[in-house]
Order: sequence, then structure tokens, then C-alpha cells
Amino acid sequence: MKQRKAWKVVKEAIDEADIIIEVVDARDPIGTRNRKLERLVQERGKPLLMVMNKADLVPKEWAEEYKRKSEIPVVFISARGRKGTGILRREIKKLAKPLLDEREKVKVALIGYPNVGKSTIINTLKGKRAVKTAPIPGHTTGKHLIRLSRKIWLLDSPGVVPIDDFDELVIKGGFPADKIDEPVKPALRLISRILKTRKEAITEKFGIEAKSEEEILRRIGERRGLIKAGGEVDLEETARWLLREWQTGRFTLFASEEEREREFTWDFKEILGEVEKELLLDPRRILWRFEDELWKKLDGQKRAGIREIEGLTVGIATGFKKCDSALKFLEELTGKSVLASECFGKKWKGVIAILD
Ligand SMILES: Nc1nc2c(ncn2[C@@H]2O[C@H](COP(=O)(O)OP(=O)(O)OP(=O)(O)O)[C@@H](O)[C@H]2O)c(=O)[nH]1
Ligand SMILES: [Mg+2]
Repeated sequence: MKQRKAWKVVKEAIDEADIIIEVVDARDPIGTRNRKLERLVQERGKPLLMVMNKADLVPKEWAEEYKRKSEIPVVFISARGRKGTGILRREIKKLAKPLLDEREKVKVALIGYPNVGKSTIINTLKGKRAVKTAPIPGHTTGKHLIRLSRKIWLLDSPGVVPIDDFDELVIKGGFPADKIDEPVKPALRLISRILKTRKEAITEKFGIEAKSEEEILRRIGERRGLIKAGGEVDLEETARWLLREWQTGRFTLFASEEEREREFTWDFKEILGEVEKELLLDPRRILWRFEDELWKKLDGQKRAGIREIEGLTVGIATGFKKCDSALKFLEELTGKSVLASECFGKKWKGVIAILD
């Protein structure tokens, strides 16, 4: 849907409604806030409530901090996870109460960026699928009126963006990743944003540490096996894939509980440097040569290091209870399979592996 048309529909929704709810993405509340819309609402003197949605994708403290700073009342919810919707319902009732002294019914419009979850919130409040939702931005096109109770009605509206900056639009989920002709530029912008906000997220998700945005994108493509006929990484496909992961919430800045379980620190830079210099591509020889140093790294802390040497990958991991889990960990980290390995340790175990 064209943005111009969407804006027209949203303005109508604001005029028609008595109460306005601005929905923002909890992962990027500042970026998905729409000041232009807020001004429109305030000019009309209508009550405005902000809902930070997708709470399941960020830690609670993150949102609490934002909530404290906000000058507009904020409710923090996960529409998909059905969390906080009771509070939202109560807030809506509270705002509606004084208005209902004067009239029979009130209309509450949900407005905001594309893909922030406006339609999902309506469905969750209603308790059934009243309006269509989609992981693709720009899904809702018209105004839809849904009855929440006899007195309270909800108004769904299309997502609107105030900016002309296309890359920014894509990062904020305002344009579907699959439809972008030139996805590399917005993907690099996204990576740069992540590096500024929380660069550990890149290591946690992809197991790579790289300096430049381009290098990170290329290595993600390598990991995903997105290779062109000539053997080069398909940067466009990688960029689309990354943007899709971001837009659909599969990639977030904060690791999930399960991912945190797998947390580790990078180590063994020096040992791997020696291994590379001496071309020690045999786990047993590596253990023979560095046994003392490696035993010192055996404690409850998970450590890992990988190095690509002569087309193979040498991996070392310590701090595991079982050698098998350490090997599996290295396979997940590198996306490759173990060719040969050597296990060492007593209570805490470590492994040296060659992977391909
Ligand atoms: N993780 C997570 N995803 C959510 C949540 N709420 C909605 N989504 C997902 O976000 C995507 C967009 O949801 P919609 O409700 O269609 O978003 P919208 O704001 O109506 O989007 P437009 O109609 O395009 O403006 C869907 O894939 C939803 O499943 C949430 O609380 N957590
Ligand atoms: Mg919608």
C-alpha cells in the first residue's frame, strides 16, 4: 500500500476515534515512535496511550527504563505471548470512563509503524482472530472497526512511516525484506546499528567476530552457505536473509534464556596462533604440545576458540561436563562437522577438534 494512502486512512482514524493508542516496537521504541502522529493526536486534544509491544523480545529492565523516561503513559505488553494485555485492557477502560459519562460508546484507534503488532493486539484483546495479521509490513490497508465490548470499540489502521529514508524504513520493518531490490545497503546499516547498540549480539547469534560491516555480512553468508556459482558469498541473498530475521523477530539484540545457557568466552587465541604457524592439524599433537596450558582452562567457565587453517577449522572448547556436548557445541558454533577430535580433563572436560 502506498504511504500516502495509508496516511490518509490513519488521519481519518484519528479524527474518528476518541482515544488513541500508539503502538511501538519494544526493541526500538525511539525509532518506531512517530512524533508526527503524536502531534496530530495532541492537536486534537485526544487522550494518547503508548503501547510497547513485542515485550518477549527484550529484557524487562530495558523497557522499564524507557517507561520511566516517557512523558506519555506507557504499557509494556507482548501481544503474541499474551502478557500484559490485562493491564492494557484496564488502561483503556480507565481512559474511556470519563468519556462514557457523556456518550454510549467510545472508539479506540491503534496507530503506529508498520509491523509493530497493531492488528495482533486487537486480536489478543478480542480473544479471537478479528483482523488479519502478517509478518509482512503493510498488511493492514483499511480502517477496521472491531467490537471489544458493548461500550468500547477498537479501530485498526495501516502502519505509517514519517521518513523518506528507505534504509531506515527497512530496518524498522516498514518494507518487506523479500521485496527489496538492493538489500545490501540497508543490511549494512542494520549491522552498523547493532554494532553501536549491542555488538555482542552478532557474536552470540552467528559466532563470528569481525571488524567491518561488510566482513560481518560476508561471514554470515559463509555460515549460512549462501554461495554463488563462482564460489563467492551471495551478499544480496545474505542481506535479505538477515533483514528477514530482524523483521520477523528471530534475531534480537538479546539472547534468549536458552541461548544464554550456551554463553561462553572467546579464548585460545595464542594457542591457535601457534597451531596455525606450525600447521598442527592433528588434535592429538595439539594436545601433546599445549597440554599444560589447556588443563589450566578447565573450570566451570565455557571457553572456545576457532581458527580456519588450510581450508579446515580447528576448534578448542573447554568447561564442559561431557566431551560430546563440547563437540556438539563446536559444530553449532562453526556450522561444520567434526573430522577428528581429542578429549581431555577430569571433572571439567575440554576438546580439540578438526572440523570441515
Ligand atoms: N515476538 C512478537 N511478535 C509479535 C508480537 N505481536 C505481533 N507480533 C508479530 O509481528 C508481526 C506483525 O504483526 P501485525 O499485527 O500484523 O502488525 P501490524 O502493526 O498490524 O502491521 P501492519 O498492518 O502491516 O501495519 C506478526 O508476524 C506478528 O505475529 C509480540 O508481542 N511478540
Ligand atoms: Mg495490521
